[in-house]
Amino acid sequence: MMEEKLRQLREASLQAIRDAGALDALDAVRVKYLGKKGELTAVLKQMGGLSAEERPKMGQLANAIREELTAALEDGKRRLSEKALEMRLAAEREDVTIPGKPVTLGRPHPLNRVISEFSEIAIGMGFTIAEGPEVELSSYNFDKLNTPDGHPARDRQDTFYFTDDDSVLLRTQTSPVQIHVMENYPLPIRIIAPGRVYRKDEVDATHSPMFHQIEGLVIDEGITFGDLKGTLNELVHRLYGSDLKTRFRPHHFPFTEPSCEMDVECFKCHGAGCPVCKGEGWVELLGGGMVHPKVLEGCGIDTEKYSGFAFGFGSDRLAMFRFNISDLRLLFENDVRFLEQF
Ligand code: 2NL
Repeated sequence: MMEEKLRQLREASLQAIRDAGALDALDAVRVKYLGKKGELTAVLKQMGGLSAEERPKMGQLANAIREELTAALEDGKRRLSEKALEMRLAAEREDVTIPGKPVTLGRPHPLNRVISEFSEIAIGMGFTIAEGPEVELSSYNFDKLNTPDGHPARDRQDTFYFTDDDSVLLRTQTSPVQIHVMENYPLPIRIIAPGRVYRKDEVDATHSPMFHQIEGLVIDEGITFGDLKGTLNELVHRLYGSDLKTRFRPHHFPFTEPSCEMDVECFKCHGAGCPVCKGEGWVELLGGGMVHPKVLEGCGIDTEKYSGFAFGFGSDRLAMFRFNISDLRLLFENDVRFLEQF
């Protein structure tokens, strides 16, 4: 009876081990037969009821089955571990033949290209880049630049003010940056100040309430109008090529005296006349002049010893010329179909 039972257990358990398809199923087989409450364990507990003659025989058989089962379980475990590893390796295999996904690369905005290009040239000529706040005091934007109350540029129609007393505003030019530098840094000074500026303009092809400017300032002993002309000519030649002619016309700015505007021979038609220069042969590029003594004195600079020149231009306009862009709005709409052309 017991022998029959043991042989059945052996057959059934070995079959269960062969059938186990995964490690947790195999462990369930071990518990079912060899666990504390397992079927083989239960049979072994019944040994006490056997005759003295049968007991050693059954004991021997039961032990042999247990050893066989244990060995089969070990074997199954090895087999299933290998299988699991193989499946994992197959599932995680990288297919190196799959075509790559294209990476779309960005590029600098045409306006930033012009600003960087100009900055690099200026740095090469010994200038440093200066930056300052876009929200300014009226005193820095106007008074310290010899633009007193009553000047048309200060009109509420033309400038964005924050306060009722018009003492705080969005800067209308980057000149206040240069006032800060003159007040806070030792002489000599050689800086350019690129940045955003704001004016109450209606949007059209050549106007925007927010646009960009680059201003330059040089203060040292013995600086003359000749230094202004030489520096601006060199800057323009490095920017557009050394064969382009320039010309200076008298002008007026409150913060410089004397003041001028500088034209450059049309870089498209070289003076013949074309749509870019509107048939003139010349393109107006920038304004400049010798820093007004009142501006220098306001910053505590000794005008007996020091003099300087300053200049400024719209970098949006420069980008439009450089890339033949006819409408300023295109620079600010950020339509990729437009931007990816540059
Ligand atoms: C333009 C051209 C200009 C300046 C900017 C300047 C700055 C200081 C002192 C004196 Cl701190 N001048 N900047 C000078 C001349 C022209 O920009 O068309 N502006 C309306």
